[in-house]
Order: sequence, then C-alpha cells, then structure tokens
Amino acid sequence: MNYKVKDISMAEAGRMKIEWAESKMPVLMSLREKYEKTKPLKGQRIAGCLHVTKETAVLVETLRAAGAEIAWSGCNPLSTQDDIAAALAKAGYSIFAWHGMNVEEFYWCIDRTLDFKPTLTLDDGADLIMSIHTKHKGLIKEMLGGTEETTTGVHRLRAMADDGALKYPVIAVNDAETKWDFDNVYGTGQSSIDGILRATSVLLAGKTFVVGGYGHCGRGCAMRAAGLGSNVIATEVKPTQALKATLEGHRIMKMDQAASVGDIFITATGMKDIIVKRHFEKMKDGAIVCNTGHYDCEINIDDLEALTKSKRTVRPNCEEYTLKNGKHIFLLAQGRLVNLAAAEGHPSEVMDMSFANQFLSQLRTVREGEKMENKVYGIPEEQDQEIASLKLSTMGISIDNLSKDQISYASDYLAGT
Ligand code: 3DD
Repeated sequence: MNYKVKDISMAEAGRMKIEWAESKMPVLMSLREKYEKTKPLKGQRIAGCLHVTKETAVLVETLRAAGAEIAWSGCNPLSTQDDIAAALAKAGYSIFAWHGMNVEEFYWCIDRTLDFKPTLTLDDGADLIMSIHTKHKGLIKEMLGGTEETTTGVHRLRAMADDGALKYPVIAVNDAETKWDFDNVYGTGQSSIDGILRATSVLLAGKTFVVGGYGHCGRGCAMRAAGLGSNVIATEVKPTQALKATLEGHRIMKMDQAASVGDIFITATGMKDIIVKRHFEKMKDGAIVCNTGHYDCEINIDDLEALTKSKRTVRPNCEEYTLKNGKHIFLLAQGRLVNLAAAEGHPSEVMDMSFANQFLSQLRTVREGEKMENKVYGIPEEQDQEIASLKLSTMGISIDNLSKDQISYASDYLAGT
C-alpha cells in the first residue's frame, strides 16, 4: 500500500465523517452520480495538494469515481484531519498527510504525490505547482493543466504567468463567484470563529475583535464576530475596503492603534508582517492572536519569540507566551490558519460549491487543456449559475425567471421613461 498517515486504525471514524460530509454536499454528489457512468477522467493521474478534511475526501472520491487515479498530500502542516487521511488510505488512495508535520515532511509528501507522474494538478496555495516548476521540471511535459483553490495561490500563479514562468495552464477556482463569495466569506467567517472557540472557549460578546484585512475572508470574520456581540475593528490598506467596513458599521483603525485596544486579533490579508514586534509590545495582558490567511507569515512569530521570557501550551492549539514585560499573549495554531488547524475548516455545505467548481474545472482541463495557453483562466459565468442553481434546487428553493417580453426589454435601448 502506498501511503503515509498518522494512524490507519482511525479509518473507521474518518469514514463516518466522510459520510457525514457526503450528506451535506448534494451538488458534488450529483456530479459524482452523473460522471461515474461516463468516467471522463479515465486515464488521468491527478496529484492533489489540498487540506485533508472530510470535504476534501468527498472531492477525492468523486474524482476517482469519474475515472482518475489519485495521489494526495495536505497543503498545510497543521490542517490534516488524521482520521480522514486514514480513511482514504484504507480506501486505497496514495495519500501522504498527517497533522503536525514539519516543513521538510510537508515537501516530502508533495514529492511522493509526483512519483506517479501526474497529468493534472489540484492545488491550494500553489506549493504543488511550484514544486513541479522547480524541483520536478521533467514532469511538465506530461502535464495537461491544473486548478488552484485559494486567493493566495491564484496571486502567485498570476505573477508567474505575467513573468512567463508558468509552464502549463491553470484554472483559478478561487475566481468562481460560487467559491469566493461563499467559501471565503461564509465559510471563513464561521470556521475561523469555530477555531478560536475550540482553542480558547472565550466569550466573544463584548470583546474587541480586530480583523486584519477586510477582503472576502476578513469580511466574513467581521460579520460573524459582530453577530456574536463583538465590537469589531478592521484594519486595511485599500481605501474602498476600509470604506465598506465603515459602512458595515465596523470601526477602522491602523494596527498601531488597534494593537492596544484589541482583545482578539485575527489576520486575513495574504500579506506578511501584519502583526509585528511593536504591536505585541502594545497589546493588553491576555490578548489572543491568530491567523486565517493561507500562509503563516501574517503574524511575525520571530518578533513574538524575541519578546518572550517563557511559553507553554495551555490548551490544544493555544500557546501562552509570557513576555519580558510580564504580559501574556495567547497564540493560536502556531500562527497557521486557525480554521483548519484548530477546527475542521469550512462547513461541508459551502465546500460543496467550491469543490463542484474544482471538479468541473478538472473536467474542463481534460477537454480543453491541449488548446489552452500557459496562463491562469477564470471560471465561465454559466458554470457559476449552473452550480448556484443546482445548490438552490437541493435546498428546495425556486426562483423567478424572466419572460420573453422582459428579456427583449432588457436590451431595448429605446425603452426610456
Ligand atoms: N478550506 C477551508 N475549509 C476547508 C475544508 N473544509 N476542506 C478543504 C479545504 C478547506 C480552504 C478553502 O477555503 C480554500 O478554498 C481556500 O483556502 O481558499
């Protein structure tokens, strides 16, 4: 058997969680039912590098049902759910993932997924694609194309393409409205609060909750923290985003000001050094600091360590740093994405649409990959509407449609007041 997981005996527990997710991912399951008959991915070898969660397992099993051969690794050292990895290993997948791996092991796992010479990649954060473009250039000739799940990964790949460095076509799944306007907002909003609560069990009502970055993810976190009674402060560098946060009723401050008043801090910017030494020095005793961005560069841990007299793990995913100034700061999930490292990531219902986009984009790459250029492609509007309408139907929701007369009215420029 070709896999490396923490403990294969956890497979049964993992399988039950996968079944739980299947029951809440009707769009992806309907696509599985449709394509397991025709198997359009037959003959394809998909290397995946995406958080190993119960929802990802549903995507993996849908890709196999459609005919693909799969090799998989996790895209973050702390986000793998070990029982899910065990269930996939037990089901015969080449999976290399466990919670708490170090960076060297992380890349070793990616390398193992490349042993079978993939024809497609499915990435979250572009570390897999980057490995192929750097350490495994010989695989590029076999590659049809790839898909990328997250904002940060798409930014990296667009920069690569602009530089002429991208050597095969990639579809930006994050650009799908049925991904970014649901997963990034409602998924990140709920799962980040979930991670904070599992790691600290604190009351959010009445607390000053500082959100670093008011993009889609930050907006979700702000919305859900406010919903639980927090006083939200957002920090931003983009005027339009700061304005949106203000009109949403949140306070805007520079992080230099917010640092001294916040009780709970979460970064969601995709940028490095959002919380650094001078911020830690200003923080209140007992401040809780965490990140929900893809990489662990948003909170400068080296700066925190430099100010620290001692540290200890006081709860799972919650480290107490005792500073030389006598104050305590609690860092969650070692500064890595708190929603996946301290909880289970976004709920199945919202990943249902993200992964329907992943699945359809893999099919599109097989259909069109040879004609596609080495650049980053968006998602067709009709795919978004198809997924949203499938989702609505699974929720028993019907909507209006335009009459022929209304459709002609929409383009009748003579119809004025
Ligand atoms: N991500 C969040 N929750 C997830 C879950 N339950 N399974 C797999 C991946 C999950 C990460 C996504 O939000 C991804 O779209 C991103 O990082 O943008």
